[in-house]
Amino acid sequence: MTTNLPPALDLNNVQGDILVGLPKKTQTYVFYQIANATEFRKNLTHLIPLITTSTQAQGHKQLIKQIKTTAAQHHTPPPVLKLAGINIAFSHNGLPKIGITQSSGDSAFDGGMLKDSQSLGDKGTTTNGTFSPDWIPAFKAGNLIDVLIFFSGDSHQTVDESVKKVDLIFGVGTHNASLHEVLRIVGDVRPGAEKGHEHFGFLDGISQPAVQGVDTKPNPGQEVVQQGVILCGRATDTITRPSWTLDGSFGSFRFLNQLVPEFDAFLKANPIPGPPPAEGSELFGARLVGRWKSGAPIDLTPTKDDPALGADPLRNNNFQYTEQNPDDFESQVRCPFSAHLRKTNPRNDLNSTQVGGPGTVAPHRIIRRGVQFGPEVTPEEAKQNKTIHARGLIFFAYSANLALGFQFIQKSWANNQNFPPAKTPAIGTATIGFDPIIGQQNSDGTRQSIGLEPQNQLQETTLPTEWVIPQGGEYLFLPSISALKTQFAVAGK
Ligand code: N7H
Repeated sequence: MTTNLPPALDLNNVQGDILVGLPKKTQTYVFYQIANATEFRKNLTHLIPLITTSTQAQGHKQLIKQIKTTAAQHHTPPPVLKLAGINIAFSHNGLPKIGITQSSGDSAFDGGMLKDSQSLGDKGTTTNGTFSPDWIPAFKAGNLIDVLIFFSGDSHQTVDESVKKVDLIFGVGTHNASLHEVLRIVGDVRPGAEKGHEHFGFLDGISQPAVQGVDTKPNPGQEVVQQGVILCGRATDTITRPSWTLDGSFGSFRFLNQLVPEFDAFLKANPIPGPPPAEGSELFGARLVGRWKSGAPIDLTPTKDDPALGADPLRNNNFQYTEQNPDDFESQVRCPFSAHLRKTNPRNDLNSTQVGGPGTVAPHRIIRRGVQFGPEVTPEEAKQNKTIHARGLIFFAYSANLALGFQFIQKSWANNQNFPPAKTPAIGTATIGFDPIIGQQNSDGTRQSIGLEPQNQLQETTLPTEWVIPQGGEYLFLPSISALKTQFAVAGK
């Protein structure tokens, strides 16, 4: 069991995607089944030196920064550095196969995401009392995925080289294989000016919690959380867990389709009255998300986009939903209570002394990674307002506790029509409604949210469908490097 006083945190011991993020233009997630556990554990010793640690990921990021600075000084485009990253994670199915049978201390992980799919609100069918989500077969089977290895890089060539190395280590595809490939999902950062924007068009990856002692220079407005919010066994992670969990983290993997032409058509058909229709539609989209496409928060710039604000890390996360109008605590003039951003991190709506006191949000913060998949919208799709080619978000978020992190945000906030609770009495009979982006409820997808129309904040808007459709997912555990060496792998060969 973990001791009360773990050794000082060593970033060489933590996988790189958790605390730092593997730099990427492209990322491939390969899910495997363990074919031969004894061989797998031996082979794993050869993979461990290839795993990118948080220290190495910091080094990669530093290098990219230096190259960009130098290029800017010479007024030349920065060269693309060849950088590869590899991390590994295990599912609840995989651990017992390699002899790890103790509970992780996280019941969501121990049960697996399939069991959780109905309560997450995923659509599906119930036959003889058993719910089966509308997921792709590899996830829906619930017992095919043991291991995830994910590969990041500057190009498909770099990633393919890494995948080949790993295939060789585990004999993938040969009759001696210790791992069988079950599923491969390839994600790519969007091209050109859309770089960093998800498929609906909004800049993503702006707001992450700063981890105490790791992110030592938080940006203004960036919340600092204790290490144990993200890393198992660190301060504020009070769960009694086996020693192999120390400095590991639980990842929530969600394979999310996005119906982009349909979303765009809904915005086009429902411009906020006042500005010219195209601008009214942009404003409506910004109110569903909580940021303009540029990343500018609508709490700071509620009626007009401000791309300079969106691009400025010193300003684009510095808001609390109360500071401009402290006397008007119930107001949604700037940002609807149901906006995706406000539902998934309510900031002062919960932290305020008016409800529960400071620190209410911190345990529920997650570090979001992931990447886009699928092509850009084609002219034909735009013309028909209909998705023909699958695209969306490969969502992967880390926390030390799934019930407080991803699960909590999805179930208790995004899907909860009465959240945040302190606001409901002030707005009469209507409820706050769903997070219009990710809120879901097993049904046909029709949902209500209030406050989307700035001139009529009590108005309930009916959202005709869900535009984010889960195709599957799994809870995965990313162990520390030392746990991989001493408890997951065995010396051999
Ligand atoms: Fe969300 N989007 O484009 O609308 N998200 N998200 N998300 N999300 C965020 O502030 C999006 C999803 C969070 O700290 C931004 O970094 C889409 C899930 C959290 O203020 C944008 C999908 C969950 C934050 C999007 C999706 C979350 C956040 C603004 C699915 C958890 C930080 C960028 C396809 C259950 C909130 C930023 C804060 C921000 C979008 C999924 C959670 C643009 C399209 C499943 C905690």
